Amino acid sequence: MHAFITLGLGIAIAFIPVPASAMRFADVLKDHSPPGGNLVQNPATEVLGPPDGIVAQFQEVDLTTPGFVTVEFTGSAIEDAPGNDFFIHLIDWTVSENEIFLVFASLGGEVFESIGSSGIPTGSAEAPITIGFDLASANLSSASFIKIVNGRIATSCCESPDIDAISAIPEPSTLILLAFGLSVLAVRIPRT
Ligand SMILES: [Ca+2]
Ligand SMILES: [Ca+2]
Ligand SMILES: [Ca+2]
Repeated sequence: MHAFITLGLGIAIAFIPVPASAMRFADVLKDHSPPGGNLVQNPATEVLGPPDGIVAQFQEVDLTTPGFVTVEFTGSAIEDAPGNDFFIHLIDWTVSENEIFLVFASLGGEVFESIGSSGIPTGSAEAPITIGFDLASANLSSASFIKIVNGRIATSCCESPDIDAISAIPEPSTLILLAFGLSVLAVRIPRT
């Protein structure tokens, strides 16, 4: 019986469209290396807010220190739920440009734990791609700061991923509450 209820709930959650209000995005720039890039020179703030197709790139600090950006979620921390907990939204993440990067997370913004590497780029030229990361990779139960560090230094071209946005994945409990709220609303709406 319990299995059926769980299955039913899982299916219900899978079919609930995530409302815009449930989505949260990095909203403050904590720190970054010089913004730049071989083609575009957008301001660093382009990594904040919802994905809009406009990216920022971060160049190396010096010949031994790769570029980076650190952002903060000021509303509430990202919580570790089963599976991935946040997305990094990129554009033009291609094998040929090899914009591999490393990801770190922190609750207080001082001590960062390694979430892991992006791995080899799998995107297409000029196309958007979203990559999920799991706080459990660093044994973190929650995090308010995400740091993205370039995986290599290439002063001539293309070391830095083209970052559009960073988003928190809504927790299942949030979606259950939303679904419950919607069903209560549906019950209370008088029929005409
Ligand atoms: Ca997780
Ligand atoms: Ca690129
Ligand atoms: Ca953007």
